[in-house]
Amino acid sequence: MTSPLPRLVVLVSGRGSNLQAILDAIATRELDAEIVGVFSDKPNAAGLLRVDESLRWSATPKDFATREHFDAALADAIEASRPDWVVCAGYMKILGDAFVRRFTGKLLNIHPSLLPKYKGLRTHERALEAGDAEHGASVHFVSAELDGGAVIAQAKIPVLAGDTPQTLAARLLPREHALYVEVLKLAVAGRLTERNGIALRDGAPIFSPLSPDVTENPLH
Ligand code: NHR
Ligand code: GAR
Repeated sequence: MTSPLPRLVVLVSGRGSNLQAILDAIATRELDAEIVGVFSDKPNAAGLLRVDESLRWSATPKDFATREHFDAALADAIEASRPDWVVCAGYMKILGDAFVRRFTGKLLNIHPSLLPKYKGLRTHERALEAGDAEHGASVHFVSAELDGGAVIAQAKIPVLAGDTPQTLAARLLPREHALYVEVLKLAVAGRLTERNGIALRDGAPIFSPLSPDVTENPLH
């Protein structure tokens, strides 16, 4: 007998290259899962076009009375697709507390900085302005505090002379794709949990932002 595939929902606001990396990993059977919906706050997001029309949902927050109303509609639509994991991949709207509570423990995000550095926006620019020698991306559980949830894994790249926010982002992107797929492999295998703001792999803490020496791909 075969067990049902773990069900992934992906949230996108833009081009969806991280979504594509997940689709590719599923196609090659590297990732044993199924995408059951792609959701967006931008009806024109290119990322939506990467999946069959039947899997797409989008709405415009401004068409709702409040952000909370939009979040509730989004959460209802996501819940209807019965996800095991809800994967933010370039989703650019802050999710309210009520939304986060509904999906706690199964809500992931990839953020383009070495958290806890540079929460929020313009991360590549801020790393350059600070003169950092290294930059990177973090996958974390989403909590009500923006980019403040438990970090699961990070990928690091060097900052090179002459880097611009664009060159830095372009060098980081393929590392983001590989990192997210690695984390999702653990997630769908049931090996990833969160407790008290700490991410656990096989029940043991996998990462501490206070131990920078373990940041380089702690999943391996
Ligand atoms: N929601 C919660 N509750 N917690 C997090 O950690 C979240 C989140 C929603 C999205 C992604 C995040 C990132 O990785 C993310 C993490 C949007 C903004 C933002 O300021 C900041 C961080 C992130 C996503 N958005 C503006 C807003 O008012 C709008 C920007 C726009 O539409 O272009 O929502 O970086
Ligand atoms: C990625 O670099 C991701 O880390 C970042 O946006 C890009 C999305 O690319 N996410 C955020 O900045 C979240 N606020 P994609 O749409 O091609 O996956």
